[in-house]
Amino acid sequence: MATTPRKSRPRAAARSSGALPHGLTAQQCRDMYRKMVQIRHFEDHAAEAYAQAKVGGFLHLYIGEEAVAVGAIAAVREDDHILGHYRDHGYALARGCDVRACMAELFGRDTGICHGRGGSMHLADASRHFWGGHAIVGSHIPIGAGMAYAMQYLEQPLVVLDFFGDGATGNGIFHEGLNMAALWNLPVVFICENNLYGMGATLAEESPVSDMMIKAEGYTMPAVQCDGMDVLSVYGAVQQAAEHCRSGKGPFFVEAMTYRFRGHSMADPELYRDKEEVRRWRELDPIPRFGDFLVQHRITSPQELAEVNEEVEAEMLEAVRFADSSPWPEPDSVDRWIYAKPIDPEATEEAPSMAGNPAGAAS
Ligand SMILES: Cc1ncc(C[n+]2csc(CCOP(=O)(O)OP(=O)(O)O)c2C)c(N)n1
Ligand SMILES: [Mg+2]
Repeated sequence: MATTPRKSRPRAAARSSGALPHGLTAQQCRDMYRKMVQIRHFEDHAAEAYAQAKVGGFLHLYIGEEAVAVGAIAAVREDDHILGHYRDHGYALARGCDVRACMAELFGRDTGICHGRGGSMHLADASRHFWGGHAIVGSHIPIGAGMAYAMQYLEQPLVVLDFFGDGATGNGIFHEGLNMAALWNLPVVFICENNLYGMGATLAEESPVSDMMIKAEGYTMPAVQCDGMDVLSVYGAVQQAAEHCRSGKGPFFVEAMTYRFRGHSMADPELYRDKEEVRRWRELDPIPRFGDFLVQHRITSPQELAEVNEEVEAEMLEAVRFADSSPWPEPDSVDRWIYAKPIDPEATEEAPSMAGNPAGAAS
């Protein structure tokens, strides 16, 4: 296996001192804990609904990987742009998308965040600068570079977070995206969630190197590896990466070492990995791990953590009730909510712009 020295590593969390790492406040830490719990409970309910045939298509769960989306998205501005692959519930909820609308989207209902047109793999909310949910592996990597080009062109001090898996780094489009981003010095943070598998293929079967960050070096892109089971480690790495991009120094690559506790999708019998491996990774569960950190640092109490869990569970039960009782899209509305603007054959051609209100794109 080829090895290359790493350019840098994220700093370890300052667990022994009273100060929180990376300039975080106690409230930000509590918010990150709640977000991880939200994603976990959302997906537990989504899995149950899928088993009841209430969710169509595929359902890819992010359970075990919550610290990546939550740590990364908490480390950037609310108006920075987010793109991700089909395992996307975590990005949507970490960005603050409406929980009921996300659940209704899985159920294919008109009240869904994309009016039931997208389903699980294509959650998106332009008003929150969350641009999906992409099912074609790697397809959004150059799209993220293109959005970063728009930010640079419009002289907006924004960055793009572009999430994808280890498997995507074998696609040609990954290399095209990184090449252009490096060549044009674009403000995009490429976040590779290395969960050791691409469907049923192990890292050794899919890639000549097991550290995906090595692939960024060919594009002279700085890269760090972080512990994707530790929300603070992810936060620190993405904070560093976003600062780099925002200061005009070009793209940055973050590799988060993580693990999905469930199969590739709900249709996966998981014959390619043994239960002992899954059990070992479950011991690193990012949610109790961060809960322990919060209690040790007197940021919260076990009682408050239990209350968060209860509140989130009530929120999810309500989201399922809302989704299940929502109307289906009207059949004659099939061509609505598909294009940014309704197609007018009489209209003269107009250059697209991201400078205005991005929420307009959803109308
Ligand atoms: C271009 C393309 N090729 C193949 C597929 C089928 N496919 C769906 S997910 C997947 C594995 C991707 O693995 P990875 O990027 O590591 O993401 P993970 O599912 O592990 O989060 C494949 C091959 C696809 N959707 N698109
Ligand atoms: Mg993977």
